[in-house]
Amino acid sequence: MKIIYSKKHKKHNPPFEIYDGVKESYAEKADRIEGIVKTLREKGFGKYIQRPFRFPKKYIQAIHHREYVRFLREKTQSLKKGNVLYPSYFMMDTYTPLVSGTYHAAIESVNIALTGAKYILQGEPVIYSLCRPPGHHASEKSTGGYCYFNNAAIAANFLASYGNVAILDIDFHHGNGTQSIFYDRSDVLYLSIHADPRKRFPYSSGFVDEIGRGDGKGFTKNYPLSLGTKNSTYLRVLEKTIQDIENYSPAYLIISLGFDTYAHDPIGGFKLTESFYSTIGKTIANLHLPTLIIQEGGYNTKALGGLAYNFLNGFIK
Ligand code: Q9C
Ligand code: ZN
Repeated sequence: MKIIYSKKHKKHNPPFEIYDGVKESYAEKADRIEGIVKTLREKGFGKYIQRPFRFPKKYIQAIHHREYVRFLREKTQSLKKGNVLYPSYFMMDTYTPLVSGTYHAAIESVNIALTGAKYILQGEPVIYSLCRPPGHHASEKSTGGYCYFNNAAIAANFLASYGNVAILDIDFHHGNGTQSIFYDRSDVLYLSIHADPRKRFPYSSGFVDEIGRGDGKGFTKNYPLSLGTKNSTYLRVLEKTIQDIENYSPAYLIISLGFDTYAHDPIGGFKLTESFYSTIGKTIANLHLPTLIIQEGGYNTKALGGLAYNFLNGFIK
């Protein structure tokens, strides 16, 4: 399996996030991706593409407003090394600061997703795009939840000109950005399994009555689950989403993959076990669709490599 990675993400290194006015260490650390690569390499898993292709800005502008893209570029470039910018217009929360390297890292993360999509078009059956920063909370004109550009949405929109796309979002948090971007469209199906938004970020979306609008009605589906959810319940719900995808019969599948569903994730709240990730991988692979796996969250830096290995191994078996 090809794994797309770039070391440019390291330039995005916010020192802290703010939670109810209190500074906390930044959960979305560079070590997350480094840990995954280190473990997979030790296990001899994957063929690494270390230089993603570069793509014209039009693919980002198809999803994000121009003034938002300009804001991110100009703001981060005006920051001196070590400076951090917290909320203003275009920024939804206090978890998603700008530092001097944020724009370049976020652009590279999009390149990683689009490179994966390009390989899928060329006939690769499955690609793992190791995106950082993550993307699924970023909407048309807002950062949020550690996300700047919506990598999965940009890749989905790119693939959608060649055939219908299903996005299965299995990060612990609801992908409010991705949902919003495709809310009116029927050519991209958005499905998400996540923690009850009454209890966890992003709080204001991810409920079952959000089903899309206009042409998009019926092409968004949310599966919120209680905190404490275990393997067996999760698997039953995952199987429902597999049925939804079969009914839709897309040409391509994108997985927004978060490992913050793991029992020992520092900001999660489900109880999924390490070995269960291979079941998740295998269950999705049974669809036999060309599949682009996009990395989203997951914050137990020590465990991430093992979780990724189990997921990918389950997928190819
Ligand atoms: N002090 C993703 O998983 N809330 N984003 C953090 C902890 C923000 C998660 C509160 C969670 C955002 C991509
Ligand atoms: Zn998450």
